[in-house]
Amino acid sequence: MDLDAYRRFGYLAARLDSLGRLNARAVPELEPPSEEGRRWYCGSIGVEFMHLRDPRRRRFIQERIEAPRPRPDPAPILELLVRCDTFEKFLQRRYLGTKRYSLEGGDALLPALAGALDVAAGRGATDVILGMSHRGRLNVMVHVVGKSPEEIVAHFEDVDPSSMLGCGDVKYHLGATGAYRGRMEVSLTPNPSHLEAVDPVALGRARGLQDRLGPGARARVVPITLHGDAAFAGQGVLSETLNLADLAGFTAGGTLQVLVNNLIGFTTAPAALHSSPLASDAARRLEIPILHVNGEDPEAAVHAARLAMEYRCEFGNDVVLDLICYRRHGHSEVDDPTVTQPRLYGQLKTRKPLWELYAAERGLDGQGLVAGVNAELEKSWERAKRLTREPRLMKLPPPWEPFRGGKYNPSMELDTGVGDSRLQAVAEALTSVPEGFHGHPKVLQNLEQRREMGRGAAAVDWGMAEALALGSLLSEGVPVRLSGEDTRRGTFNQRQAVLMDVETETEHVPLRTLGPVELVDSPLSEAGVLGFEYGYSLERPEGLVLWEAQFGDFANGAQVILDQYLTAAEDKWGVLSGLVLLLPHGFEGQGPEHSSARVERFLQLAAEDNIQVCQPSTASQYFHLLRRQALRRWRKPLVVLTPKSMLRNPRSHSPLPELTRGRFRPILTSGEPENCSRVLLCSGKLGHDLIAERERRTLESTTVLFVEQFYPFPEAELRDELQRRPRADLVWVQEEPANMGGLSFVLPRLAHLCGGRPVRTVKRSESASPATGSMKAHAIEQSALLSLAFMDPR
Ligand SMILES: Cc1ncc(C[n+]2csc(CCOP(=O)(O)OP(=O)(O)O)c2C)c(N)n1
Repeated sequence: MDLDAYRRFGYLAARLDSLGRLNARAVPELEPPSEEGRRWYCGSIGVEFMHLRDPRRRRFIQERIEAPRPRPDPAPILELLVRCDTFEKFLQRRYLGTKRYSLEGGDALLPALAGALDVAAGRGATDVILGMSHRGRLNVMVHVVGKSPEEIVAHFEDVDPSSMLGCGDVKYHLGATGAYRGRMEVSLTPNPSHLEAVDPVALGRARGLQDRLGPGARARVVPITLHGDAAFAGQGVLSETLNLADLAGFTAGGTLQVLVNNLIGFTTAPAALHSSPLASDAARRLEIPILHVNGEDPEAAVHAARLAMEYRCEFGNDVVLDLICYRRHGHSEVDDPTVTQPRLYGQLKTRKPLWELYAAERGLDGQGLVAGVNAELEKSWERAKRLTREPRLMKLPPPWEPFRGGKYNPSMELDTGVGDSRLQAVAEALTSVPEGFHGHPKVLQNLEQRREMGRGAAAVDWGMAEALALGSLLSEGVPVRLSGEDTRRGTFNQRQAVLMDVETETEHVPLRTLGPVELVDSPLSEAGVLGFEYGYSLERPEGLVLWEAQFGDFANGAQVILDQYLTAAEDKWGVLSGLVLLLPHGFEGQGPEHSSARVERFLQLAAEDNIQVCQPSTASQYFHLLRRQALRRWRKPLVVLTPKSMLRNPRSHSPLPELTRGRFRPILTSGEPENCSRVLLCSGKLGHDLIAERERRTLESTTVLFVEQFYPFPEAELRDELQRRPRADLVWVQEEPANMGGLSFVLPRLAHLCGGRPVRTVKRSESASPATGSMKAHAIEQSALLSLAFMDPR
């Protein structure tokens, strides 16, 4: 019998929605008529798999769909359905008018997840990393993560508001760690309101944990992400994340993507939410099978979820489980859905909860179970009311023990120089190639120059300083991961971390000879990749994890990750990260989108010592900054404005001895304090331009002061330098327009430090866009900037 039409299009005729909301779909002619074809492909499960190019994958699914399906033991399914519904109703009863984003209507999610987790455990999984949004989150915390209802209820009681002033988060965003049936560790990733932002973070966490556990861990650590249908279809970060799934530098052996598809987004109907018939079509462009299942057939849901997890484990690839269900209440419980969907919610009024339908179908008693669960919940409530502190739902994993966040303390600083002989050995490893390696002539020349730098015969440039920092850390046992667009070579040809044999195209990675390093050319994605690296850093506190933007200007494509995770996670969730962002920055006439990493944005986000924002102006400062980040016990995200033309400016290169001792200095000065009549305060490349201009004008009484670290603001060091120049005029000079750059961050702090000494400012006029598109206009502006900096105001 030819079942091709059923295999291809059967899902379009499948009985996926008992409420008839999918009836408007165009149902194809399925020829020739086949009773088996209908039973297998048009029942409660509809499968999209014929678009998979690999015949093994198609066969795997086909064989399982076309095999007889034994009925499972109904008792555990019924119990979970009862627990799901009773928990929601209990919260509704006790906390009327409080939002909880009930799972009611999508109850089959719990037995489905249980089925998937049982398969994963049976296949050797020990850890599950979950990412999900609001819908059903509290229920998942209790029934999947294994939190006690009491721990959740305590958050409804809001027993300890004074500990939450200005911080913390709403309960349906919190992360949670626990165990699933005592068999697997489960960690639910905290997430912001911004839907889907958690997707890459959860994936990165899973990969980070796998890398920490070592070989074989793809099977041990399983990522699962849960989505709403509106968010799945609408948010680009999901597409960026799905695209990572099968890339060597990003794969975590496949994610189970669960779509809790209630066919509504807040008040908006599917027809207005996606251009194609099904929200899951967002996954169709990739080699991902999609299993649709009727959420009112719990046994089918369990079957489909088990099959999805088996597929993930077998092929190490993503798979979508599309659980078609409904939403019992409004978007939240305080929202009236009858205003916009009066007929649907009229229908739902009389719809029995799933456990009742299922119990009746299987001839079981659910009422007794309900009473028992209710009694448990009431006891939890009594206990929760007596708590004086809210229980922490999430624990940082054990590798975090030696590290801490919180406030900056100067006592945590340490020297980060690398002794002569050790640095030589690292330099030697970095500049050697295997016997018979045919390097590119330009690269070989670069290696030769680096060899000279390593011997102290030439000043160390940025590329070499970075390689020495990473190489020395690797040799000290710190694992390193660096990803970004074209990052292995380096956008500006400066890195050359992966050497290519020009005859065989085999690679040689000098850093790899020193320790475990991952250097990854990422896809062209900011939100997805930065989210991933952020997640990765959560699982690798012992390592140095870096993400590089092609130009700093593009980092705002990941603004949600910056605002909601990188800068706020410690405040909201107590979650720490030592992620490093490398953001090429500098006004060099390359136009509005190749100039500014928007330091002003990071400075506006800076508070409570949540991040570090630095712009090193020399190669040795960069070297010490990277080493400090890995070697201090303080784990804070580090935003580094990195050079472009300054990479090749000899003024920014450093003599080798600056790397063999010392540490990162948040303030650098050029110019003697004696008789200093003017201090030009600035940051980065501009400082070198100012020094050159000072030389041209032979103005020895001018000091150029580099603010190498904006945040935490180096108040003591700056005060010290300024006090040593008590009569100098102070001028803040920046390349950025007046409404950008460090100006509005630095000025009030300077005023505070200098006790009212006036500070003149030199900057571009305020502007709607960061930079001009004309190279000549840029040159005019830049020369005006330098003239103004040296102008005598009197
Ligand atoms: C990025 C983003 N935009 C808008 C919102 C506001 N919002 C919250 S829930 C929601 C609808 C979500 O619908 P769906 O994804 O189908 O999930 P459901 O609530 O139906 O489970 C919207 C628009 C948000 N939280 N995040």
